[in-house]
Amino acid sequence: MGEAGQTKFQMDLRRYLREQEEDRNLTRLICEIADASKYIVNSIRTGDLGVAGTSNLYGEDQLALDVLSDRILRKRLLHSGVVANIVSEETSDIISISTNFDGRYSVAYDPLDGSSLVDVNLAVGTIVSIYEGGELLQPGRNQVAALYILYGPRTTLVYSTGRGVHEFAMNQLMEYTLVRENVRMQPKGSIYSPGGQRNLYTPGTESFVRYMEENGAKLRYSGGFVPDINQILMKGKGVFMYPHLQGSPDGKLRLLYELNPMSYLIEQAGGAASTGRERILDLQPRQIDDRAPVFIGCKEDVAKAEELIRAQG
Ligand code: AFP
Repeated sequence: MGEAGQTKFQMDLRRYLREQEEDRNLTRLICEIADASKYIVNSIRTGDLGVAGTSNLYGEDQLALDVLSDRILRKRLLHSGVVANIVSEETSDIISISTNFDGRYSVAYDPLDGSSLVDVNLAVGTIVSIYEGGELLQPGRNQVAALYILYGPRTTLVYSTGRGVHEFAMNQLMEYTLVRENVRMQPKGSIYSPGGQRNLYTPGTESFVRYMEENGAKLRYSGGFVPDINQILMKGKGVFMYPHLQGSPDGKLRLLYELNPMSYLIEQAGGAASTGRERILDLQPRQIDDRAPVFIGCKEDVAKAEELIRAQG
C-alpha cells in the first residue's frame, strides 16, 4: 500500500518510477515525455487537422498535428536538461541539444505515428526510443528505455526500462496511474495484423498468413502501428507484420523510431521481433531513416514466420 490508502494501482507514473529506483535523469525524461503527451492529446481532440504546408524527410505532406506534436515534444526535450541528441520522424537529421553526454540521454521519436488516421477518428500514438549518451545510430538492443503513448478511447502510456513492461492510464486530472504491471505475451497468438499489400507478399509470408488462418487466427489491422501493437501486447497473443514486399525489400516501417522501441517492449514482455531473417534489435542502423521488414509478437509465431521465409523466401 502506497501513500495513505493509495493502492499500487493508483500510483502515478513519477512515484512508480521512483519506487522502481530508476535513474533520476531517466525518470525526469520519461515524465517530461508524459507531460508533453497531455498537450498532444488536447491538440488531437481539438486541433486543426489541416495540412501544415511543409513536408517531412519522406516527402509526405505534414498534417498540422504532425508538426504541432513534434514541436510540443521537441520543446520539452530541449528544456529537460537531460537530453544530448534527438531525432524525429518529422525532421531530416539529428538535432544536437548538448555536447555534454554525461548523465544525458538521446531520443528517437515519432511524435504522432498514424497521423493520417486522426481525421477518420482512429487511434494514433507517440513512439519513443531512449539511449544513454549521444549515439542514436546503434542497435536497438542498446536502448535503456522505450515507451509509447496511445491516444485511443483512453490515453495510455506503456514503458519499459528493461525490467518488465508497465501500462498507465491518464485519469480525469490528466495524471498517468498504473493499470498493468509486468505485461506478458503468450507463446502463440490468436490474431494477426498483416500490413502492406497482400498481392506483393513473398511466398514465405503468404504461407505464414495461411498458417495463422488455418490455426484459427483472426485478422485485426487498423493501419496504426501503435494501436495494432498495443492490442497484441495487452492481449498477449498475436503477431503484427509489415513484411518485405516484392519490389520493396525493406518494407515500410522505420527502424529508429518505430521498430526498435516496439521490439524492445515486445521482447521485454516475452515476445520476439524479427525482419523475417534476423532479430530487429540486432540491426546496425546505417542512417536515421532506415526501414526494415518486421514480424513482431508471440515468440512461436515469429519463429514460424522465420522458418517459412527461410524455406520459401
Ligand atoms: P502514417 O504515419 O503515414 O499514417 O503511417 C502509419 C504507419 O507508419 C504505421 O503506423 C502503420 O502500421 C503503417 O504505416 C500502415 O501502413 P499501410 O497504410 O501501408 O498499411
